[in-house]
Amino acid sequence: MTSPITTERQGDILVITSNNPPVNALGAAVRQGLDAAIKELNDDDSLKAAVIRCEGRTFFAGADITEFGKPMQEPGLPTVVDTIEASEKPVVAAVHGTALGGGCEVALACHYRIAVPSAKFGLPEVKLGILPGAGGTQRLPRVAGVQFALELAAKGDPVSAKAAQAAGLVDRLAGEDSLTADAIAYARKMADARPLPRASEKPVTVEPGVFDDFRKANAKRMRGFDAPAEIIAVIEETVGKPYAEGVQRERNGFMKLIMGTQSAAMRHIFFAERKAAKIDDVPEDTQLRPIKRVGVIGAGTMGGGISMNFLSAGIPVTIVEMAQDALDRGTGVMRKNYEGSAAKGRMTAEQVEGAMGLLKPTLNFDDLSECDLIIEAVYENMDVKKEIFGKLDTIAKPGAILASNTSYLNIDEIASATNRPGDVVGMHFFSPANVMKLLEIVRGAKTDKDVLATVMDVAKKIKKVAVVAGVCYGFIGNRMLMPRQIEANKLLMEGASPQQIDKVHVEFGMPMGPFQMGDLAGVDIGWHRDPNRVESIRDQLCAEGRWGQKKGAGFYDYDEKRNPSPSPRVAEIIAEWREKTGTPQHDVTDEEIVERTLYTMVNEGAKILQEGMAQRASDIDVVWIYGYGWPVYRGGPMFWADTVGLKTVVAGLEKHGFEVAQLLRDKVEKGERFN
Ligand code: TC6
Repeated sequence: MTSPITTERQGDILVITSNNPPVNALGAAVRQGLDAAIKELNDDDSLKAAVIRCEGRTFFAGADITEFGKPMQEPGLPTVVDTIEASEKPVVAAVHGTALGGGCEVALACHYRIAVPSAKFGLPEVKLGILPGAGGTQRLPRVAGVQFALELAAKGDPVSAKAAQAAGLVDRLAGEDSLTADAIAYARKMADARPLPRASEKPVTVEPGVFDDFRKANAKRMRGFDAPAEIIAVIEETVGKPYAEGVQRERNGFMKLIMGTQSAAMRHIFFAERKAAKIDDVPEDTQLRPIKRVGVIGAGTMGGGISMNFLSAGIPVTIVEMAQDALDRGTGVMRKNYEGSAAKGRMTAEQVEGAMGLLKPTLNFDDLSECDLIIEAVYENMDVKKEIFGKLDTIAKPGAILASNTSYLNIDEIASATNRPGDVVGMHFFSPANVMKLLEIVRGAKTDKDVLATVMDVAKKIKKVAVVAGVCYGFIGNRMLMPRQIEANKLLMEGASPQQIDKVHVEFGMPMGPFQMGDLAGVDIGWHRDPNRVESIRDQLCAEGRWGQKKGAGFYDYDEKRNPSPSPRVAEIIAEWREKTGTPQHDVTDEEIVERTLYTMVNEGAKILQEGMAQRASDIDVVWIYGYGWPVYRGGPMFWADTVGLKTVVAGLEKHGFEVAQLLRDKVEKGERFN
């Protein structure tokens, strides 16, 4: 087998090139090739220096994640980076694309780093539940300082080449189109400079309080995650210690994390997200329909948010409303959102105008005839939606994709209002639609394959994670939310408080529990709006104006800053309802809350799979991670069920008398997992 690493002499410079598509991951063959190339450099007296560069779209994007969990083939990456750094002759890293994880560590081990301005550097291992295990926690603080190293390694977000240069991680910038030539010239210039700058030999100092301040500043985003805490500990404990001691501590931390469930869960999600983009019976080379202009019907919160995704991606949008004031309000909110981003430095004023300039607000429905993809985002009412689709059928251009943003309704029935059901598809965005990454693509019985392929491609363009769902009430996400909500309400009646149920969910790692979510979304959503018709605790809350955070009162009381506190009035209402309905009371344990609100979600997920409403268990996990804030370190509900043990889940469901999905039973019988 030919090596992905080749060497070529340019006079006295050895150019070491990796060609390992798609992202030059540092698999065994790459590591062996690099090791051999450094030997070649040092064994040949006619060579003075080397350049390490990559073919294709990027510099090494990290270790090969598919090798994790398997026996490591020698040489390991920690050995390879030490070999590079120990070279007697200078080695220059020539970086384009993304130098991530092990790739960044290779660059750190090189004596010099040159990068194109568009390159990015990062240590995203933390997002896979691990830590930089090839000297990154030791070399980066020595090269760029402790604060920068903490930012990169414990948060995992990449930085631009310019920011990397400012921190000392990049020595010089190359021309965007002349990286290799510039790197060779640089190597030649530094060929005789001694001593060689070796990162591991540099001293590292730290200001007092840096670690505690960092922990404090990032406590919220790091809550529940093992890896960031370990990364901070490794750097804190080893700062000022010799490199050899430091890498040993790093290795111990790495091994501890990689063996853990969190890392397995996060690696599962990395691949699950990419797998979700593939539709089993839609070939990858399916001819896509061109999408040059998008139409959005409805300028409310959803319609506005949906439009912003396209505008931000440079795709023009025609947005239609029924009345001028609603249209003005909608476009005003969009502008305000963009200006808010600009105020936070996430956009320039020019970009705001650029995005808004692509928006065509109109009251004329016929203007949608110029659109290639039209997304309906009006309120949830089948008759209204059918009327709209009937109208669209008469005006949309041939081949235009007609999508509904419905979160529950039957796409097939909506499609039946047209004479082109093959062009109809569900595109279910999650609120706020310009922020949330999930997009459920609902595949109708007659949806054409090229329509599916096109909307999956569009999703990628607007930076969404798309998952295909079949037609069923609530699709994947909202369907699984229902048993959770039903059980949470029952538990309330049987003896639990909203605080206890929410606490169990928050401690599990959710951003909030079911009642906190109700208060945020609005307790009055779906309420019949008749204060005299009180049939449940929720009706009573609504009748008393406790509509949630927006009213300063819901299941909780809120102060002006929207800080919640338990509500004595809600406790009274709950007590009244328990008595009125004669519901038997018992001490609800946290364990029971988990079994009844979370195992039931797994059970529903199994039914969804069994009915073919999701393509694979990992798709369900992706929905819950990106749509509802399920903690990524638990890998989504189906992966989590695997870690709990499906036998335990079934036993928990049976204990409370739930009807267990056949698929779940079958899996237990066969000793299988979901993932
Ligand atoms: C590390 O380095 C630890 C070191 C310590 C060692 C001791 N390995 O994302 P895309 C695949 S940990 C294997 O669609 P993009 C990916 O699955 C690693 N495979 O492309 C997909 O396969 P598919 C630290 C990988 O252009 C294909 O490549 N590094 C790896 O949107 C294309 O990927 C990271 O965490 C990998 N490392 O984005 C970086 N990376 O076509 C992880 C990708 O069969 N990677 N694949 O579905 C990324 O963030 C992105 O892939 C990207 C490119 C930004 C590099």
